[in-house]
Amino acid sequence: MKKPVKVAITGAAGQIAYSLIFRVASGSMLGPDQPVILQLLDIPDALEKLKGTVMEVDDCAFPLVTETIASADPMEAFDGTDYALLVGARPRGPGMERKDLLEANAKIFSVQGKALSEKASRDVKVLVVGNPANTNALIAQSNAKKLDPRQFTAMVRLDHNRALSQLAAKTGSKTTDISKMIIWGNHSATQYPDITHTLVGEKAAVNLVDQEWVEKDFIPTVQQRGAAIIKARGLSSAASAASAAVDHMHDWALGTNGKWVSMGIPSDGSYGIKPGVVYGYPVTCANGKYEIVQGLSINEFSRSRMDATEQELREERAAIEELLK
Ligand code: NAX
Repeated sequence: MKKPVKVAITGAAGQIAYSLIFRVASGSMLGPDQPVILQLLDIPDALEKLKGTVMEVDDCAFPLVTETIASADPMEAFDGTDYALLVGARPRGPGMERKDLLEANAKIFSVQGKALSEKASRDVKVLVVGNPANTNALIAQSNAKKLDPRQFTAMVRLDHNRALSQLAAKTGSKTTDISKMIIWGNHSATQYPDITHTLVGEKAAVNLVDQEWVEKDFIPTVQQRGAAIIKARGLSSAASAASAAVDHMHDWALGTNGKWVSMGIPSDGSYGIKPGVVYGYPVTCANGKYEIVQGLSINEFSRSRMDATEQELREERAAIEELLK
């Protein structure tokens, strides 16, 4: 058996974590031969509820779980952490403006970025799920002065998986037949699900569907899928979000064998997106590292969508600029 690794999950008493913790514990994320120490973080008011989740983890008798820690202190929960899944965030309350929401979360993620910088493994891989995910990742990264910015990522994988599922349904194929899907930009309604390079089997997706379907149906459906789930379920996506988080970390840690996936990562100028935001890009992963897929042609339609979602991220950044220092 391998040496156990430490996996921190924040928002551990919440609904995404209620699915995520059990997937991680069963080996879906890091493989069936990788023991884990679970480090669960939530706020003091949620610790009693979290105790119930920990009791259930115990009751599963997972062979891979060697220890479970529950805490309300980020310095304790991130001690030696190898993988940090930052799920907990402040939801929008009644009368809260967008700027208030950004600021409330900026405070949470600056504290957590500092704690990761001090306490986590020097190789920690961080995934931010809590919304606004891209900007929260930017804040955590900016506050983690002792870590490489590339260790901080945001989740656009749920959007990626939603896009695969929509295109598979439209073309009568399986999601596993589809390759080279891309989510550019923000995990928000401005994201750009791009099928201009996508293949369904050997065929170009753009030759199987018409542009009107792409613009009027596919893109808005993927962009608005979260809202549709809230309407149907009365609660926001949880199991699918947890599943996407597992996919994101699994692929980053264990590699994609050349397959493209979408990750929110610090922009480096690729595709004209200047540094300073965390932006969804197509990447491949190998040896615990991700690389942006380079050299893709960008048509006029894609350019305008990519610029619009970048613009929104720059505006989010402007709202919390002072917390980036
Ligand atoms: P819940 O409200 O069920 O759970 C959130 C948990 O976070 C609560 O237990 C709360 O006490 C905890 N929390 C709040 N502040 C914290 C802090 N400072 N430290 C540690 N824990 C803290 O929300 P849930 O449905 O689990 O969603 C969590 C987050 O994921 C939300 O921000 C949500 O918007 C976001 N999502 C992101 C998605 C993505 O694709 N990036 C998709 C799903 C989801 O909407």
